[in-house]
Amino acid sequence: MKLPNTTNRMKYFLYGTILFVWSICFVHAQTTAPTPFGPVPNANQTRVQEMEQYAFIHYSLNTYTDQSWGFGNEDIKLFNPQKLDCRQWARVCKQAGMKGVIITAKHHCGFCLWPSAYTNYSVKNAPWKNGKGDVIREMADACAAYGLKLGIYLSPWDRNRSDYGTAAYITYFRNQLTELLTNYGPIFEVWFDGANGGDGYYGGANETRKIDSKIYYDWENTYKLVHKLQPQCLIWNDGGKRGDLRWVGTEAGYVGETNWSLLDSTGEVPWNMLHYGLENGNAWVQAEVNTSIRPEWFYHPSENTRVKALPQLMDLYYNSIGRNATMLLNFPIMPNGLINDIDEKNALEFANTVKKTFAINLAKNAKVVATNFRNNNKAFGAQNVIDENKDTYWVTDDNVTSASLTIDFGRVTSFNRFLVQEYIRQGQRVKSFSIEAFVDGNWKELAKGTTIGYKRILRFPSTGATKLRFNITDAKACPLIAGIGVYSAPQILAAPTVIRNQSGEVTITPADAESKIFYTTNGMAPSTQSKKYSSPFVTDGKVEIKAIAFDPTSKKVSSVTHEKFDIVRKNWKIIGVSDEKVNTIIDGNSSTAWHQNNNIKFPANVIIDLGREETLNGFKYLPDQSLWGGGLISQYQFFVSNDGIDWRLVSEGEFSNIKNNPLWQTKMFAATNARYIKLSALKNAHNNNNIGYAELDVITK
Ligand code: FUL
Repeated sequence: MKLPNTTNRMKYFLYGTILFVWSICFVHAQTTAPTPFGPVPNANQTRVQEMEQYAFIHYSLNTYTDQSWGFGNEDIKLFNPQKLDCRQWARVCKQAGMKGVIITAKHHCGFCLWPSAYTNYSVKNAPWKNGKGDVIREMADACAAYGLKLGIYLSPWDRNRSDYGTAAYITYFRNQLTELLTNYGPIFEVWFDGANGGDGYYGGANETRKIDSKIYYDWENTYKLVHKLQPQCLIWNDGGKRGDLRWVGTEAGYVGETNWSLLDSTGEVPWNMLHYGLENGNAWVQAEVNTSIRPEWFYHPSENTRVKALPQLMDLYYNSIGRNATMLLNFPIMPNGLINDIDEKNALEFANTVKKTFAINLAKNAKVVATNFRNNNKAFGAQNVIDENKDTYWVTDDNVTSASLTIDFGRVTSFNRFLVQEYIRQGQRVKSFSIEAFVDGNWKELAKGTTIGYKRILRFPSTGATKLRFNITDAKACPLIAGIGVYSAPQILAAPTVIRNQSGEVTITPADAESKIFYTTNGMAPSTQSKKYSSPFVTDGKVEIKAIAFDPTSKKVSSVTHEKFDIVRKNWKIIGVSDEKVNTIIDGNSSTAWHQNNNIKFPANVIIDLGREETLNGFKYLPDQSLWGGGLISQYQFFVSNDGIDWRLVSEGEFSNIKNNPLWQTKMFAATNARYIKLSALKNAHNNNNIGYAELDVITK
């Protein structure tokens, strides 16, 4: 063996030392990644959080009875869709950007969309496909074809079962769950709705049954069953045992701006915890925002004009996904077995707008610098927030809970959205943050936020700046930021809304706060040369308003809103009603309504003193716009008078399609001078004595 000479020995020593120091540094860097702080999501929760958006499908016998909750005695024979096509549902969901579908296998009425072996109240006794059909099978196949995950809504409350409330029902419920979690492939989420107990058919008992949802269902063992049959499945449960995800306390489509993905694993969950999470909760229970594309969950033809349009759907996106929640958007199925065209059109427009908005991350090629990064080790550096790799992150040294990261675009760049993501696998940490823009040599605060979590998106007016600064102002422990995006969202150029109140004041509202409004009051087509709207203005007498929204950045213009208002209702007095709320019928606000006292006998009258004589030749009636408000007048007579004593009948008949389309009803008659009007309701569309009014107006010559 040849020994190394002195020079070589020194060389080896030097190399050895370098290798040693390098390996120390390497090991050090490797071992100093932060440890988790507080509860962290499990792999199933992370997977669903990363799906971001998935759909609900509401379909049952309710679809055929125009109800929201079936009583449990609805006739199975009603279930006979002519065009049922789960592939159409899956296609719409896929194109709308959804990653999965949760279907109402059984809603509260107990009717099963699959041929369960444990009940006769299912598709197997329906005329559809001669009882050979299975909607869940078709849905599972359609989901597989479109690359969507499948979820199951199985209502614990069952208003059909005679054994509901006894131990036998729990066995029944679990048997059904077993069928659903065994025969239809992987299930990503089960939905156990909280509504339970109350009146129902219950096999003919027709009574009220009360159960304690915490005890009766013995959730502990049901959860074990779910975990055994589908180890990757998440459990949503509202009202029973704590699930993997939580309801956010409203079905209106938003979660709190502060949104911790935490709750305590036991104990009550009051509304504010549902809505905001619990900062120091000991369990990871992420938020899921559920809402419907229509006001209601099941299909009602009367809602065809009330499908959420682009502005509302974008708000939903920002108020759910943009606030650290997943978004569960419902599509009701029509009686023919398809998703309605309007719902499809709006959902696709929504998906395209989301795609366009987040297509170009303006931070992608920027220079990013942080005030602190862990061990000064690039593996934890600022660059990680724009590398499009969700497994890398920028993190500060331990105990550093406030830090800034500057994004230098290198030139003036215009943006109006800021997106930021925490690396939640190590826990949710950030408590507050702000963003600033470097404009004309000064830092200017653009927006502030509290929690971040998986994803947080802030909206603010378009700003041109060379740099953007993201400041974490407080965190529970050193923050880990996985991603940042800066975007310039196109404006939503929906036509603005125009309303006029009782005193004649006109308010015009654009769908997007950044749009400018231009309008005319003389019937002329509006353009950007027309009057610019800045605040409500008062009009006196008849006026025709045409308004457009204009996006100064793209220079695009919306379609025109056209509203004709007749005489101002300032001096109108509703006679003979002491209820002050009655004035809502002339307040210009279509979302407020007044109803006659329900002891009223037909004809039910509303009499108005117009304050002076007018030449009338028509009237307009808008029924209550809330879905369950009811009180739609279907048969009427309309009288006028000069003294409020002698009345002349000037119009009578029906409001023909008011039940399916409860919009403005306009009736014209030969011109006549009068000071008093009387709308007399002779019948309502539901054959009861509920009579409601959102608005009442006249048409003058
Ligand atoms: C509610 C249910 O009662 C509704 O009918 C609907 O299914 C909705 C998603 O959950 O609590």
